[in-house]
Amino acid sequence: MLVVDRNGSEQPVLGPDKLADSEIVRAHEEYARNGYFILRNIVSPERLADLHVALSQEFDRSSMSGTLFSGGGLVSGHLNCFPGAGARFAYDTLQQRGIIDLIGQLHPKVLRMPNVGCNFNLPGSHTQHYHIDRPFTRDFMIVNVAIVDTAIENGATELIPGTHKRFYKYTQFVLQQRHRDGVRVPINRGDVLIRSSNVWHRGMTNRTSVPRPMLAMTWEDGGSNDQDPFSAGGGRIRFLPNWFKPTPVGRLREQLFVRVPLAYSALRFARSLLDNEY
Ligand SMILES: O=C(O)CCC(=O)C(=O)O
Ligand SMILES: [Fe+2]
Repeated sequence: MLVVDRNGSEQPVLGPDKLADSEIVRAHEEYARNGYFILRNIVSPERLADLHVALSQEFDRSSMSGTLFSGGGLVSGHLNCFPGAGARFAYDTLQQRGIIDLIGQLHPKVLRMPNVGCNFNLPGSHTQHYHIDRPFTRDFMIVNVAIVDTAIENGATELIPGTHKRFYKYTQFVLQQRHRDGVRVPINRGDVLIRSSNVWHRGMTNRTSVPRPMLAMTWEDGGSNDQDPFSAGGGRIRFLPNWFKPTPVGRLREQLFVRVPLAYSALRFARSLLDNEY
């Protein structure tokens, strides 16, 4: 794009700079070693602050009006949400900075626009079970953008570096005590955490009194099937279940997880013994 300057001559408008070559090299190295890396100060903190207000207001409105589902992550404290058209600027920035190209170099299935979501970690949430986000052979790229400063207190995600390199059944994960290598990953508003879905990780307890939202753009099977995933459903913010279905069986599972975590773990271990994929 060109603008006319004070002297009447046309000047190009400079967009945000692309990543430096050294940052790209570091990203490739860290991704190969750990399965994730962080880019600092990427997305506008002012615009993320506006998005934060919009998400908080919509959550308060929908929980007070009683239109939210029951169960579906509300008890364990981890919800999904669709951040709406007001989150598009974050994707635009990633594209302008060359970050979408970068993740396309790291994974062959970054082909279309991403699926657009956000992890909404409620006050008093329970620590999630360690997991990967999909079976190992169906991995995909995830870009998380911190909407608020995310520290230990409000539930910075825990990741286990290097666990993307091979398939672990849950039984192996437990018996090899892989959880001992977990590291918390604090990110500030505007920072970007890029990870493979194959890195073992878990959402953590939010010990503060306010929810912690975090954008999640994901490229399952190449990306979204929508032309414009940010304007789905009229581009309005929506809150969605996570992990547990908002059904009678789902609610029972969620209650078990929260009230008898040892039984939940034992069931998962037993299932892994019987099943080759888990
Ligand atoms: O909210 C987080 O920190 C991570 C949540 C997560 O891993 C999930 O819900 O699959
Ligand atoms: Fe996850």
